[in-house]
Amino acid sequence: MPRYNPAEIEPRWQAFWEQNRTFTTPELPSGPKRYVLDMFPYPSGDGLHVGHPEGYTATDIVARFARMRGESVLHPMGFDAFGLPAEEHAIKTGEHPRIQTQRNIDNFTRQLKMLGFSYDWDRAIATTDEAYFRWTQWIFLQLYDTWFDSEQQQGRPIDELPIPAEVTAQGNAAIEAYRDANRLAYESDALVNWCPALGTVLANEEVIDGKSERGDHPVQRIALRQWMLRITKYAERLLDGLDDLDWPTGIKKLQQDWIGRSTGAEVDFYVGDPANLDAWKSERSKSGFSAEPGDAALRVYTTRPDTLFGATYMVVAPEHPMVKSFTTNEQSAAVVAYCEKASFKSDRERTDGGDKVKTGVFTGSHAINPVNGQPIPIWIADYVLAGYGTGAIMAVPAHDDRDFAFAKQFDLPIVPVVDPPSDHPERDAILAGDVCFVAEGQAINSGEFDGQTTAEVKAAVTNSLNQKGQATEAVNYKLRDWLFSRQRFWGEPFPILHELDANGKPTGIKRGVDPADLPVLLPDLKDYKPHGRPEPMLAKADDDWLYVTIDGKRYRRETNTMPQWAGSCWYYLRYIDTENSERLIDPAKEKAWMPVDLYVGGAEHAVLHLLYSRFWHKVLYDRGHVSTPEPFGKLVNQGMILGDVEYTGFVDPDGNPVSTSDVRKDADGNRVSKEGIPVQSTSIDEDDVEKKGEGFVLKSQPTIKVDSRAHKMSKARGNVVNPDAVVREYGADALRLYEMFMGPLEATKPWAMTGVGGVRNFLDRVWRMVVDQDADDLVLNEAICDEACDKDQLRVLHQTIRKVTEDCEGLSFNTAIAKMMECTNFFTRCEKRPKEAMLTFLKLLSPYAPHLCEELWHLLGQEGSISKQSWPTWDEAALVESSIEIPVQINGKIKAKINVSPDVTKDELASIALADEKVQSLVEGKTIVKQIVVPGRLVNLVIK
Ligand code: ANZ
Repeated sequence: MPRYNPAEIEPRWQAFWEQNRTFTTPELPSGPKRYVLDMFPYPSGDGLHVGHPEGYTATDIVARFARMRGESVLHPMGFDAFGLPAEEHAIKTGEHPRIQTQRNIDNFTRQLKMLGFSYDWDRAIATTDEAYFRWTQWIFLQLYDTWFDSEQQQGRPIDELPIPAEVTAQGNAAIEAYRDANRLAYESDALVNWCPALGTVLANEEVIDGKSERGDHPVQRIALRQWMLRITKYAERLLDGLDDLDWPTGIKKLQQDWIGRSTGAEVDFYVGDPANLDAWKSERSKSGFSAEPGDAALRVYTTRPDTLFGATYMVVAPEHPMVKSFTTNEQSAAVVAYCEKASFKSDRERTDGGDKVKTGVFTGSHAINPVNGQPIPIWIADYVLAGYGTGAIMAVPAHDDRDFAFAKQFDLPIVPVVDPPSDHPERDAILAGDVCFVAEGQAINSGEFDGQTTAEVKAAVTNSLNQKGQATEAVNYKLRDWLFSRQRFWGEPFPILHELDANGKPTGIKRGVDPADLPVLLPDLKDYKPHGRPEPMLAKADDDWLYVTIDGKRYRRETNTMPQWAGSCWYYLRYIDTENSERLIDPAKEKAWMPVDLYVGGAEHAVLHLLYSRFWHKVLYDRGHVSTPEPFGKLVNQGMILGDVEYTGFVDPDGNPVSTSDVRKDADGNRVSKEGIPVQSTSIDEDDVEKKGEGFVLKSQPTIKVDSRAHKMSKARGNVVNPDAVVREYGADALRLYEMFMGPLEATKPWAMTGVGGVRNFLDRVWRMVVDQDADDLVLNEAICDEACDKDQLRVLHQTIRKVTEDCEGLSFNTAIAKMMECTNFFTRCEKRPKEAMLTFLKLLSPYAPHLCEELWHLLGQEGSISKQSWPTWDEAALVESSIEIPVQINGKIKAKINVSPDVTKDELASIALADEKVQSLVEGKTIVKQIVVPGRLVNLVIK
C-alpha cells in the first residue's frame, strides 16, 4: 500500500535540490531582497541536537516563503569552528585539531542536509578555513590601523592621528609609542588564569571556583601581555545604535546594562604628608583638576558625590598601583597575604552578591576627606575592582550596601547623610545608621548642603570641589576593553611581528604583516601538549615559523591566537561574497544584501557575540568597508527546548537510564526500551536529584540513575534528543513541523516525543487527502477532481492562505500549522477535492514540510520544484461566509429558515423573511402586529 514514507521521499528530494541547485543565491538581488541568517553552530563532536533545528526551521520557512513571494533570498550556513574541544582532543590524541573539526563539520552538514534546509551550500564557510581567516586577520589589521576620534565619534586611520608637539620632539620611537597607545588594537598586561600544576594558561570556561576543570588544581590570576580591543571607545555608539534595531526589548536591555553607562564624579582625596596639605590645596586651586592625580592624591569614581560627608573610609583594589605606598610596615605582611589571596579570585567571585561576607585589610594609612578635612582610613578589599572607575572608592556605608556590609564586618563608622522621605518605614533605623538606605532624599550631616535634594547636592558638591581643582564630572562604562588574545593553539594567529634587536630581544616596535602575505597560517606542532610556561602555545613552534626577516631586520611572530569570538564577528559579510580573494567584500554586493533582515539564534548570545560583531561592524563602517551602521536589523531569539517532560527518569531493571526517545509500549501496553527490555519510570522529586560522576542519581536511592526531565538538554542528564533518531522514526518533515508546532518560537518548551507522533499523523492525513492509500499502486485519491471549489471550499482555502501568509511574516508558525490542520480536516471530509485547491494548499505547507509537498506536487502532475512556485494570494471576497441560516419564528415558534448573506441589514432581513414562500403562506390573511428582527440571529413575527 502506498503509505507516506519519508525515509524514501526525503533523501530523493534532497538529491533533487542539490542536483538542480534549487537554492542557489543570485550574486545580486533582483527586486526585493531578504537576508535570512542563523547563528552558525559550533560543530561539536555530539552533532546537532533538537535545539538547533528550532531556529533553523524557522528561518528556513521564512526563506522559502520569501522566495515564493518573488524575493531574492540569501540563506546561508557555516561553522564557528575554532575552539577548545578540538584542541583538548588534540592534546589527548596528538591528532591535528583540523581533522577532528572537519569530521564534526561533515557530520553537522550531513544532519543539516537531512533536515531539508534550503541553504545555499555553495556559500558554506568555516571560520577555520584559511581563505576565511585570512580576512579575519585582515580586519584585525584594520583595527590595529585605527584610532578613535572622540570628538567626531569615529574611527580613523592611525596616520591621521594628531601627534602632540612634545611627542614629536621626542623622536620616532615616542611617536610610535603614542600611536600604539591610541590604536583600537593594543597590547597591555592583563590577568590570565595560570595553572602551575597543568603548566598552561586556561580559558575562563576551564576554571571552576578557582580550580582547573581538569584535575582540580589551583588556578592563579597572573598578568600576561595581551592584545586588547578598545571597544570602550565605541560605548556611546553601541548604546545609541540600539534605538533603531528591531530586537527583543530584553536583549537591548542586556546590552545597555552590559555597556553600563553611569554618570558621577571623580574626586581626589589627599593622601600626602599632612604637613603639606595646605600647599597641595592651593596648588590644586591654581592648576585645576588634572588628568593625573599625582602621588599625593587618591582618585575615586563615585556616582553619589552627594554622599561625600558620609565617606568614612576608603577602599582600593588589591591591584591598585598605590597599594605599596599606602602600606605601613606593621600592615605589610597582612597586605601581601591578602593581595596574593585575592589574585586567585575572579571578578565574578569578588563582586557577586551584596551581602556576601566581605574581606579586607587595613593599609595603615589615611586620606583626607575633601569636604570636611577628616582623616579616614584606607583599606584594601577585593570587592573593589581594579578595572572599573579608578580602582578606588570612597566608602559610604550608610548609603551603599557593599560598604555597609564591610563597615559592619570591620566595625567602621556609619554616618547617614541622606534623609529618606518622612513616610519611609525604616527611617528611624536609617537615621541611626542601623539600616542602609541607597535611594535619594534630602541631605543631612552635610554642612552647607543640608536640606538640599540628592540631585542638587550632587551638582553643588561636584561644582564646589571642581572650583578647588579636586573633582570633575565623569562618565563611566561597565564595558571593559575586550581582552582579545588567548594562549591556545586552535585559533587565528595574529598578523603581527615584533621587531628584535641584535641580541634577539624585542625592541617594542611592532609591524602588521603585509596584507598581501595573509593568511598567517598556524605552525605545525609535533604535539599539542602544554609547554609548561605561562605563555602562548604557539611559542612551541619551530624557528621557521616563529622568526621572520624583512629588510634585514629580524622579527618574532606574535604567538597569541584570537578568541573564538573573532571568527563569528563578521561571518555574515563573508556569505555575501564567499569567493572573494581580492578584498573583504565587493561593495556592490555588500550594499545590495546588507543589513541582515532576520537573524535568529539563542539568547545566550545576547551580549557578547552581538556586541562584538556590532563593534567590528562599526569600525568597518567608519573605515568605509561596509555601508550600514548596524549589521542585524531584526533579531529573534528562539526559546530553549527542554528535555522530555512526559515521563521522568526511565531506568531498566539494572538501574541504567533509558532515554525517553527509546521507550516504546509493547503489545500489552507495558513500557519497554527499543531492545524490548522492560523499563520503569521513576517519578522524581526535583530536590531528590544530584549529580554523580557522569550522570544524575536520586539522592534518596543513589543506585537509581535518572535521565530525562524537563531540564535543559544535556549529555550528563541523558535527556538529549538526537535528531537522527527522530528523523529515522518520523521523518524530517515531521521533525520540522513539530519544532514549529511546540509553541511560539520565543518560548521555552519541553520536548515530547508523542507530539512528534501527533504532527506525523497530520502529515499522514495530508498524504491520504491526495493519495489513495487503499490502492495497490501510487494513485491519486478518487476524491481529487478537476472541478472548481465550491463557495465553502473557497472560503476555507482563502482563509488558510491569509492566515499562513500573515503568520509566516509574523513568525507565528505554530498558529499557521494549526490553521493548515483545520484546512486538511475540512478537505478530508469533502467528497470532492478540487486539484487546484490541493495545489494551493501544498504551496502553503511547502516551507514547513518541503519534502512531502514536493512529492505530492509531482503526484498531482506538476513539474519542477514547488519551491519555485509563486506564493498564493487570497481574495478578500472569498473570505466571507457566503450565507447564513436565519430562523423565522411566528409567534415565537420556528416555522421557516432562510439563507441570507451575513451582512444584510435589519430592513433587508425583514423583507427577505416576508418574501419567503412558507412565511407568506402562514401570514396570509393575518395581521402582523409586531416584527422583531435581529440581523445575523432571527426574525420573529407576531401575527393575529
Ligand atoms: C560612593 C557611593 C555612595 C557610591 C553611595 C554608591 C552609593 P555604578 O553605578 O555601577 O557605576 N565603585 C566605583 N568604582 C568601583 C570599583 N572599581 N569597584 C567596585 N565598586 C566601585 O557604580 C558606581 C559606584 O560603585 C561608585 O559610587 C562607587 O561607590 C562604586 F551611596 O561611591 B559609589
